[in-house]
Amino acid sequence: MKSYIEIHPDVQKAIKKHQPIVALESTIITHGMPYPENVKMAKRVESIIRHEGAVPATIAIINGIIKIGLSEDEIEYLAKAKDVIKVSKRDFGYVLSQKKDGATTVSGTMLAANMAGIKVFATGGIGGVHREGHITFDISRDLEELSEINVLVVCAGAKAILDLKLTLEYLETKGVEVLGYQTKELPAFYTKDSGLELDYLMKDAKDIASLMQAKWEVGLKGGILVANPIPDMYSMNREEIEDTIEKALQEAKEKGIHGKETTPFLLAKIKDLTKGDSLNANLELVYHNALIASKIAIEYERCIKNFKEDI
Ligand code: PSU
Ligand code: MN
Repeated sequence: MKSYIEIHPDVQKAIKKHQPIVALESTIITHGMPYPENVKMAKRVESIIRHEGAVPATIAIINGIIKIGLSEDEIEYLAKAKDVIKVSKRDFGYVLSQKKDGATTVSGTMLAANMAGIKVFATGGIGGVHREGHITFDISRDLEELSEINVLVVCAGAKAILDLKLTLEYLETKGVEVLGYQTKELPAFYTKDSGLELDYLMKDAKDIASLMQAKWEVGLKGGILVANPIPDMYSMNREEIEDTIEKALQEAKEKGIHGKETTPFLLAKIKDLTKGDSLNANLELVYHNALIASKIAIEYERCIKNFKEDI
């Protein structure tokens, strides 16, 4: 039978032995950051996860095969490659059947992680409801997958380029639990604050692991979003970044940027306007998310094991 999925031997071993695994997306490598910072980020994130005692699984599509876990060479290849397709749910069929290279978004990565039974995933920021989304209908597929798939995603909030208030409303409608990691405020990616309150503050990874177990054990379907603020020392100035975002949005509008191009365009523009400061913040928040995701994955495996022993 033709196989569309290939699981890296390290990840395969971890699945077999019930070791903690953290999935990672690849759109952030190909569309979210320039070369060579993207390679540096992708490798460092993996090493943070390993150091913490979990196994990283960066997910992408290479030559029509969904790869759960990439080799260093594959990471290098993707980071340099041009014409990699940004893959969310609607793109899988095309990319697999045409044997293309694809970088999975949060939504695509959740789908693929779920195929391999991986429950924890670290990213930078999720997609959400874009500003003026009620007119453009530009609402990221990420929110739909969060409502349907049993994977926990650690992020630094939704990107500040979005309408965060509408994004939270949408997540509520879709039944996605949004947890603040040691905070009661939704972080806004580049900044640790947004002015929007969250319902639940979680004090540690252990509490989050037992929440995952409880939600899924009773048969509730859907993801869990952990909002982990960018560390204080890297948090950018809220007014300044807001100003920059406005400028980037204005330019996107003038140039008629739309659809899947919007997010990459805005990220690159903001990086230029802040002379690289936003990229630095982006790197640091991803590292922090990988660390917290590892802790959660480790606690979750423990939790499952104890639960099985109890019954
Ligand atoms: N966060 C980042 N950089 C990124 C993205 C998120 O720090 O490049 C990507 C993710 O892959 C996310 C996607 O799923 O942007 C959302 O794109 P869209 O708005 O087109 O759904
Ligand atoms: Mn979109």
